[in-house]
Amino acid sequence: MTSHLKKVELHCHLEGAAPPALTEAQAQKYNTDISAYLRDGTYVWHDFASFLECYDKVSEVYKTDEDYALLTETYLQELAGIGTIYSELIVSPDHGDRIGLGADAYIAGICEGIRQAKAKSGIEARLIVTGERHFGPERVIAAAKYAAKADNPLITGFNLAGEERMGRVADYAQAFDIARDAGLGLTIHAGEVCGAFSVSDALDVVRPSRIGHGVRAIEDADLVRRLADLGTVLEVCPGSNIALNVFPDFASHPLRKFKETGVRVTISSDDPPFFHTSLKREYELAADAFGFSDKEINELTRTGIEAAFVDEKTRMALL
Ligand code: ES4
Ligand code: ZN
Repeated sequence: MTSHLKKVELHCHLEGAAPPALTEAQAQKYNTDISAYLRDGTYVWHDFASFLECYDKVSEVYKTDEDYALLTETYLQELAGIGTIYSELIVSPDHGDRIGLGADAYIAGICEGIRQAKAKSGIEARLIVTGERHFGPERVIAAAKYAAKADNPLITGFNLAGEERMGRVADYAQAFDIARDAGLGLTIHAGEVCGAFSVSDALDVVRPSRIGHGVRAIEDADLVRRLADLGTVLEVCPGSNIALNVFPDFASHPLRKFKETGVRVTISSDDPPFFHTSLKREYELAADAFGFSDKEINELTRTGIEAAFVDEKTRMALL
């Protein structure tokens, strides 16, 4: 039972949190046939590449700032309803451009959703702008420049998501330099689809305070020690990892091993309905599949607050 515990989430892709019923309604509203990607209330994909394709198709039925406000408020209110006090949402202004909405209107809609949710439940939220590797370094640099110049107090971080097998981290160093110079928090998807080398590359090139997933670092004991020594926080998404077959089952998942080795870990849901999970379920898994006590789960949550890309006054209020 984890329903009484305070919760935070650092790693959730906004469009990846879209409830299938809402996506279905959006598809009808825009006369879009989404049946290849959403059937019987379930998103349809079979491997990482087809998941990314499904994710992009689902994102395309969210078209206006109002659509984005609704999506954001809906997700944040679901989180608040299970005791979540803080959420970081991974967002893609580049997607706003691609669908013709524009990056500014995309972000404005999301910020409106954050305001609505905060007014209703008190939940705090911040945005991590992401570039998508599979759209190439130029677009990722453009995303970093957008985040750096946005001058929006809710945009506090920069991330790199998408197809991890595309290029090497060094191809994206310039984007992270731009984000770092602007004072944004840095995190990067690594060690999810690719092995330990992807995590050590990320540490060498990006020097992030957090890593998205990072779980395949477990393949290299020296690297695990390096993560512990650096205090790098892993945004671990166990349900996502099992759905994408990064590990065959929870018994083989290294979350507990990381924690016991002194690596700082948090838990998140990543793209919850795509992976048949939710933040509620991730907390339940922490107890039931990983055997963490309430005290240990509270330590995961506290690590999340310590690692949040948020101003110190807000952090203190969350602790
Ligand atoms: C993602 Cl699980 C995952 N990995 C990489 N990129 C993503 N975008 C949305 N979900
Ligand atoms: Zn992710």
